[in-house]
Amino acid sequence: MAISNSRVRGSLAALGMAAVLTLSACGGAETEAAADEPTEAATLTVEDAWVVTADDGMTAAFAVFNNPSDTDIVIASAECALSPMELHEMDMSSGDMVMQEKEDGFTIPAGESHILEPGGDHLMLMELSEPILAGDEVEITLHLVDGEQLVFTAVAKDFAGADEEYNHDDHGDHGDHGEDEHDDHGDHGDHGDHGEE
Ligand SMILES: [Cu+2]
Repeated sequence: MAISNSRVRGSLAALGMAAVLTLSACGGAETEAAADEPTEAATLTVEDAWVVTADDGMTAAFAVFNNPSDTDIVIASAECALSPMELHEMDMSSGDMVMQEKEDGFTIPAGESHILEPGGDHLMLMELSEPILAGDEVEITLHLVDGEQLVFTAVAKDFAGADEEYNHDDHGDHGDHGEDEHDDHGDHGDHGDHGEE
């Protein structure tokens, strides 16, 4: 073992030498870095955007944001024609999963992606002015902190889990049941009750 280790080290050292030589050989030719790119929106891309169907009240939109640039991108807010919107995150610190507004916005680090998905960060439509039906296309505008905008389209899909994710208060039977946010018009076939835990 010791022998083969030292052989490996020996050849790595040789490779290191070669690399240093190569580097200094082309050290004179510095590539010109592309100058400032002020438009963040040009580099932020959105994929797999969808929104949960709903008759009224609240619903949520999800997507994958990709930031191939070398600077962080921060989404400050979002808007659409159907509803006021907020950026939400899920918080478990109280022991229950509850959603809350993410006041600092969504940061997509340089070269990374930020995934919005059920149970995690999402775009909340707070109060629909008209129903969103399966297959509808909802246009959403993102406002970045630097003032740029990005418009994308979310396709509406049914998602049975949504009600449970967003109304977790009624799990523990604390006596004081927390259904107040639940718009109880009951025409959803009443399947909203199969707890996830
Ligand atoms: Cu929310």
